[in-house]
Amino acid sequence: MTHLPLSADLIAEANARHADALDEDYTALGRKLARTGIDIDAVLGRVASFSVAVPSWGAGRGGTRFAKFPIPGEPTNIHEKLEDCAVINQLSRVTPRVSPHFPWDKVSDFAALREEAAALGLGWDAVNSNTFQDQPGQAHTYANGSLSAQDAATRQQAVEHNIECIEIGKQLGSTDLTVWVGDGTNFPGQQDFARSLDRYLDAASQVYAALPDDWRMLLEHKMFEPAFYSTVISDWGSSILAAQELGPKAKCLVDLGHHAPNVNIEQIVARLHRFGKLGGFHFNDSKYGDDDLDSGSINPHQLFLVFNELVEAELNPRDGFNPSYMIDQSHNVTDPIESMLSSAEAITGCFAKALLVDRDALHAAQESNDTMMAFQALRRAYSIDVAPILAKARVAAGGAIDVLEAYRLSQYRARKAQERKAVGLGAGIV
Ligand code: LRH
Ligand code: MN
Repeated sequence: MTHLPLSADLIAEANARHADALDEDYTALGRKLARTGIDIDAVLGRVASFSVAVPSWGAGRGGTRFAKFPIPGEPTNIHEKLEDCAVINQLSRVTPRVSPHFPWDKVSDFAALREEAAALGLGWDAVNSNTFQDQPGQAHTYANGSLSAQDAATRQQAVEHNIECIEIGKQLGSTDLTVWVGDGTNFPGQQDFARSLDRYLDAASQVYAALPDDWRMLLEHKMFEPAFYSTVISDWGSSILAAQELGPKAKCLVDLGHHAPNVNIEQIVARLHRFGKLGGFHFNDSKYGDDDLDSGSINPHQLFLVFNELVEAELNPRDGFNPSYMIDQSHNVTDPIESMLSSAEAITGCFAKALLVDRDALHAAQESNDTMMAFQALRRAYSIDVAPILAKARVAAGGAIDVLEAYRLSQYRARKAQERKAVGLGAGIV
């Protein structure tokens, strides 16, 4: 039996004010799409089965090394984070899973946590290990790396932590382990590139050996930060080679913010898929570095082009097309719930636009080197306002037509500010 945080009546009342306009817009869009042979209800069906996971660590305010500015009523533990994630899913109806991070989300009873989430209508996506911070009382520091550390005892500690995350994930019902290591160097000569990679591969293979049959290990590459000269798994090339070396359960995870500015990420997606190694995504946006800004807020066209490749990939499956979609953002200046509502809309919107691409026209233009018509096949789909389809899908599932309006009408954050203890000042991502 689920008990959702917001009153269904409030959502219904808010929707009632928009229902006629939505019907009008949906019908008009349906007529427009029908003229090009697209059945809007078929697209609605695809959108209705689309979902993206939210990061537990995104439910609280994020920060930079300089500062973090908490807001009253922000969550202070996994239980409050789950409640906030349930608000996002209750309004958007596209975020039914949470991706947890350990030890940040550690509790004593994971079976109880699983039930608690289920009662909020939530399940679990990939679990994230953390060997980029030292924990109080930790035997070996990660200051000089973790899975690739020169010190064997440190590597073993990192292996055991990842295996512990798998054990936790099994209790939560997860089947993916995301492994991002910040391992790298700040000075030329600090470490040998080949030997540090070999140490990483040896340690990662011990984590791989602990994976249950139906699990995957998602390797997350990142160009820089916290290391600023070299990073052990710095790009998709290092990631795919490591995943091929580890085995079929090892896949590559693409965090959109982990590339140099202007890198063609959609081509990386196509390459990883071509070789059956596309495991998942951390959606966000960025202008400079790993800014972890809201998905689609800076470069929505890139997000559309990524989904265009994903729709193509689904039509040409390699080794089972099942990428895990997750948001990974740092909400430094907005209400995290509002940012994830807005991001879920942007992500689902780009998926819907990618479904509207006339693939026959695109392929025909590509085959005949008709460059302009090939580009126009994408541009025509990108320019369509799919908001009525997204809203229809939400309403049909019990969500809100205008998610931000309904959220603000609920006064949820103000209520939580009364209930929850204040979060202290600090810095850093969580
Ligand atoms: C690294 C990263 C990784 C998470 C962390 C919170 O930049 O993207 O996915 O573990 O952010
Ligand atoms: Mn990430």
